[in-house]
Amino acid sequence: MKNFLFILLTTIYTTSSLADQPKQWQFGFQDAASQSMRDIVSFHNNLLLPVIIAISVFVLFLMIYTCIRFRASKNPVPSKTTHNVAVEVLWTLIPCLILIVMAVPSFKILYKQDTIPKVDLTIKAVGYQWYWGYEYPDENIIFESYMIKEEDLEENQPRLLTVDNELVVPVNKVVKVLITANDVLHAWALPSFGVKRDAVPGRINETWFKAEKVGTYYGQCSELCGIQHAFMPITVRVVTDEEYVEWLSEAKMKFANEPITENEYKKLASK
Ligand SMILES: [Cu+2]
Repeated sequence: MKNFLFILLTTIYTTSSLADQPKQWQFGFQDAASQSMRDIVSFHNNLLLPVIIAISVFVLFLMIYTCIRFRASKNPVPSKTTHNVAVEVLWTLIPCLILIVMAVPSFKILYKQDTIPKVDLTIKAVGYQWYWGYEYPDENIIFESYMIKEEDLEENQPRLLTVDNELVVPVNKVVKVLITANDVLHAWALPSFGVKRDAVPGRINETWFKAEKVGTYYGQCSELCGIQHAFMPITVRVVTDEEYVEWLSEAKMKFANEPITENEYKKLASK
């Protein structure tokens, strides 16, 4: 028992002290790196979990009590009662009240996530079978982000989560993400930021995040999109402002892309 508790506690402790990516034997959420995710985690831990535990304990108690109190040997002549108005009203009303109590903070968080604050930076994520394409529309940067295969991984690069070209964003800045897809449905999801949006062909969804900690964060496509659905991870590197400016100038060289002239644009649009 002591051993079990020790393992349980160390698991909880180590997962909460490590951020950003899923861990073996993880217990609970990944560490939050944005206010949005903190809201979600606290909603889950402080409201949903106690409600779930209370209901489970109550139902378990009722079942055990009924099994013992009304067992055949102690209760040879069973009651024929089928209706009890008071009990029926109660077991309808109480769950309704519980749902309302859960709905109010839940909607609050949803609406908060839906309102995009003043944007510092816009990026566009495009889902393809099976990789992500990223664009920085204001910087004329466009690149693709493929998963690195297991045999090519370097030390400390997590399997199935590492990509060749990471998305780079500055810390403590509001980043608006425009999300779309070019073939089938995908979904752009980053647990540490509390972000998950469908990528729908022909439609642009938008979401936002403000990463509060420098580091590398991992997510995955979260809409079953075909045979390599599991192999199109999302890697976001959050850096300081200076590092971001440096990265921008490097990226502009690395992913050099001719600005599209009006004529070419018309040509593309008419296709
Ligand atoms: Cu996908």
